[in-house]
Amino acid sequence: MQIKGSIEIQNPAVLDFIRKSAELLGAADVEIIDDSDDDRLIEEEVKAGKLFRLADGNFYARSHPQDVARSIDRTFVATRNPSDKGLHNNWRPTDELVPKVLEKMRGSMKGKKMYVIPYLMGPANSSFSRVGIQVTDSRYVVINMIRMTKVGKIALDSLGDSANFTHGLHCTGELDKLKHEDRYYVSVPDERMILSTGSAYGGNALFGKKFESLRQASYDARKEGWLAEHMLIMGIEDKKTGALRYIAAAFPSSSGKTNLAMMTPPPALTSRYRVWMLGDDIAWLRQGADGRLWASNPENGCFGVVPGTNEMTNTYALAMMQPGTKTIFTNVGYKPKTGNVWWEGKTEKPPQDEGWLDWKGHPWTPYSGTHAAHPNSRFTSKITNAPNLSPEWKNPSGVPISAIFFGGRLPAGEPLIRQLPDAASGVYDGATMGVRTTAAESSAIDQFRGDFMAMLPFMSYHEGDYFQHWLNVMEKLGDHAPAFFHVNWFNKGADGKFLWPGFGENLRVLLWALSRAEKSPEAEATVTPIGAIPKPKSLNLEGLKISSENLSALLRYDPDYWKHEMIRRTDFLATLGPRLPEKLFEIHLRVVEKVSGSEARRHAQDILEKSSQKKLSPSSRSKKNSPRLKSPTPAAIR
Ligand code: SAT
Ligand code: MN
Repeated sequence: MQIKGSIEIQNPAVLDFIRKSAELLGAADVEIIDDSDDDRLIEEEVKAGKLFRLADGNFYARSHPQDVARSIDRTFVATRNPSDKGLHNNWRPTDELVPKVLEKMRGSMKGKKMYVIPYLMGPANSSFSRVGIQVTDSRYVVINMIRMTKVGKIALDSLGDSANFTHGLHCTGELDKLKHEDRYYVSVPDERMILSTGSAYGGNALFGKKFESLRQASYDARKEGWLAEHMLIMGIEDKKTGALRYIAAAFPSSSGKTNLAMMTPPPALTSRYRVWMLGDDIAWLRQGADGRLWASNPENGCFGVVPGTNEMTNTYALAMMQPGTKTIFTNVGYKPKTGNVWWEGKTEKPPQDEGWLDWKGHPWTPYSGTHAAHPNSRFTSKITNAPNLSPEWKNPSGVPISAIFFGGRLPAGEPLIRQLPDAASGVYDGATMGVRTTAAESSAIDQFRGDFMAMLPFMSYHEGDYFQHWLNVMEKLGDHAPAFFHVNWFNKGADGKFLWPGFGENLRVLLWALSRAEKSPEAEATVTPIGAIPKPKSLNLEGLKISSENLSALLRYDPDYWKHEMIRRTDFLATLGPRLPEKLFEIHLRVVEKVSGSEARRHAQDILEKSSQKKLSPSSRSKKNSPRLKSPTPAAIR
């Protein structure tokens, strides 16, 4: 085995890992990667015919046509602790799964080069940061990781002599021959190990993304008392008062996370407000020395969905793809003759000229009846290409979070915004959130799909324990906990049109929330069973044309919708069994009572007491409905 590369590794634990990996995988050549290798690797990939140089100096790639997105059913978690088995994490005992996957990988790099990617997640010199070593046979993965994480010397320096790094093995596998059941994307969080074979795209193969930042980090965060979340981070500056406040938000996919993170304020508000981006996908959050919750984005780049991106929807994403940014586009439409790319929504009208290929490389015209770009086509660009990147992105401590937002795409019932009464209710809201499925993602169209905290695909341990951990962190923050809100930009009217314009106009909603977080008397609200909803006049609507009917529909509490929703929530919470946190149990019953009355509450209580095999503690029983609580001495009710 020959180890080459522009940087040298001295750390014995890393060297040992490299040797053992090369031996298992059968790689003859090993190359250690540094960020500075990017241009050369790009050149090699272009020469190999796998990457195309575009007219503007950016790059275009195609994935294997069967390898276009994360696949949850092939994503597993293996640990030695059976209590890590959750509802959605495909848990397997380590001894059962890991040897099997390692055996599958054995010899799969024969005749190939093994690239070693030392990556740092988080700012250098920060207690937030973590290091991983990913070995891979894919140069495409390497150049993407260089954009998404801090690669090479910076990571090794950060690690020093420590053996405390994530051990990642990635083999693409023979994608042409592979059956779906031969794909394995495995987190082994109690051994800080990641094994992946059968893909070279996105979260399946770029270990810094979901594997390290969410599954591994959240497993460790639980032990260490912090949170690793699927959240954007942004700053909102009020140029008039000088106030600069930060928020974090978790939305399931297709609910506008990247567009919100990169938003441009609407014209009427640009002279007063400035919006800063810190992250569009991942937030690591922990209590700071001042007692507040601080957030940091561990990523170094954006791996954003391309279709739909244009001047109107996301100016800053477009800026990240400008000439000179060395952006890699994957799976969009491509015209070899001119070196241009196109995707649905890039221009109002599709290109009328000839010579276009679709994302699979087949000839394409707007009349082909197919997409030019795959719906999950992506751009990979370093975050430093974002013109609105906050200087605080580099701050080793992160930024203090004033408010947390949960939300998802729902056509009705869920108002534009509501504030949860306290942090524990915020956790309850995140735990029960979800979206309505659209034609693009599921055969079962228009079904509610639960996606708690937008974390369902990224769980490494049991959901009930995860919610309890969230509650513990919030309890520790006490009065310093951020304010919690639920937003929905996607309400539709009877004519099927969106009631709210969305995009930059969403700033108006965020500003109301920040005023509420600061308890400003101007942010008036109507308190409803599901939280505080803005009074229409308390939203800043300067320069926005919206009818009062639309506005009242957006800010309406719909009791019928919520009665149904409470039944769904009871069923969901019942699936947590004995690991349903008592606090969620208690909050849920309180909300059910307010929404649906005391009989419904008793019914929900019966279901949840049965599923969780516990009695709700008397202190949390409703005063109105529990005669036992009227007893003057607590002892008498135990
Ligand atoms: O998981 S990916 O990195 O492929 C994309 C995403 O869902 O953010
Ligand atoms: Mn994501």
